[in-house]
Amino acid sequence: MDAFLLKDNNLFKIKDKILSGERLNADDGNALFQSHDLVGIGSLADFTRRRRHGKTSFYVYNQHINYTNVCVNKCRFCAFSREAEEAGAFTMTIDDVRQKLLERIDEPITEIHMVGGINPSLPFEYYVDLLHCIKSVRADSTIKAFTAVEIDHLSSISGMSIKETISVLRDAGLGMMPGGGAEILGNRVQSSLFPRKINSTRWLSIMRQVHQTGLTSNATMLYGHIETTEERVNHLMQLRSLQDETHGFSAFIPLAFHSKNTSLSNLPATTAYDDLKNIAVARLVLDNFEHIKAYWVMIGEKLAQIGLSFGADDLDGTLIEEKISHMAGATSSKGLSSRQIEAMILDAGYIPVQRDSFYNPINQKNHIHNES
Ligand code: V47
Ligand code: SF4
Repeated sequence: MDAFLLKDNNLFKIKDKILSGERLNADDGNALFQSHDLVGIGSLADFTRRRRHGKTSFYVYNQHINYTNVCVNKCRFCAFSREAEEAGAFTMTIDDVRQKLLERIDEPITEIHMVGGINPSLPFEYYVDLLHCIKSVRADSTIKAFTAVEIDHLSSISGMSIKETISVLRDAGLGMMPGGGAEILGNRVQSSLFPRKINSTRWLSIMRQVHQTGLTSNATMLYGHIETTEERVNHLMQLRSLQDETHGFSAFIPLAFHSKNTSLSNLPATTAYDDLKNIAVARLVLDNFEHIKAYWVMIGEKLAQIGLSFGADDLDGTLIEEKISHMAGATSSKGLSSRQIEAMILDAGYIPVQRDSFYNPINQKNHIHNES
């Protein structure tokens, strides 16, 4: 019996490559996206995932902080950002951030995920103070903060090079970087959807420099808007090439576009079919990425659970109060307890492992504080 349940003949060649450890090329990536044999693709991705991680499925105990939603970039897919004087605009003071952290100080949070808009009224010192503040309240946490877009802005307002900027932020407490801001790497989508934001060459160049300074980062891909499947494959290929060079990417996170409250609100939601396919194709094409996340916030808890059998080995985290996708209509919970995440993983036949930001397993005894 064929353990891979393949129905599409075009997948046989890909299966042979996977079994022999041969790298997939762009044509294979396109064939995967064009195939309607989702179960077949999923069985290949699950094989690859199990070869790396067995039945382990990771999650992190984290807290999200969005320090400002004021942003000059006006990306057309964004429901989170506001102009400075617009209703709903906010910028947290350092004291507000301290307060937010103290509200959850009794929980065993190990990672603070912090990103914000490009707000020209904030000086460079504000960002350094943010990091110092987090470290003073949560000394043992890892601060995963600032996308390449923010790093580009911080380098320009500080007058320092990218590497100098990263080094100052690192000294102030920055522990790693999230993967946002990449969207779809390529000129066509960029000029249509986010012309003011850094382009793909700059995003890749900043990530390269981040990795060269010794920090790791994640990488994302925003799909389900105007991109073609060829552009998705091209995006994955560019990430894979940079990873060959630096080995600095930790996880890849496919982000399902939510159109509500954006200028693309006419676009339908992504389908479960496409959500699972993006996870599975990423696992197969990104052969040099250790971790692929099924980000339950974007695709919902139920589908993320199935994503664990389609190539994902990580559900991201417990995060409370996610804003970016919920302001764009995401209907997932605002947060999950570690018990809920562990139940999802166990129910899907995998072994839950709470991890730190660097995928080191964490002593599980501490999560009893979190049960709600
Ligand atoms: O870059 C913006 C995306 C990203 C929408 O590294 C949207 O661990 C869907 O990068 N619909 C920021 N997505 C979030 C991000 C992230 C999330 C979780 C974990 C990690 C990680 C990184 O959110 C942006 C953009 O691609 N985004 N608007 C929207 N309407
Ligand atoms: Fe600003 Fe980021 Fe929203 Fe673009 S996606 S408008 S850079 S907050």
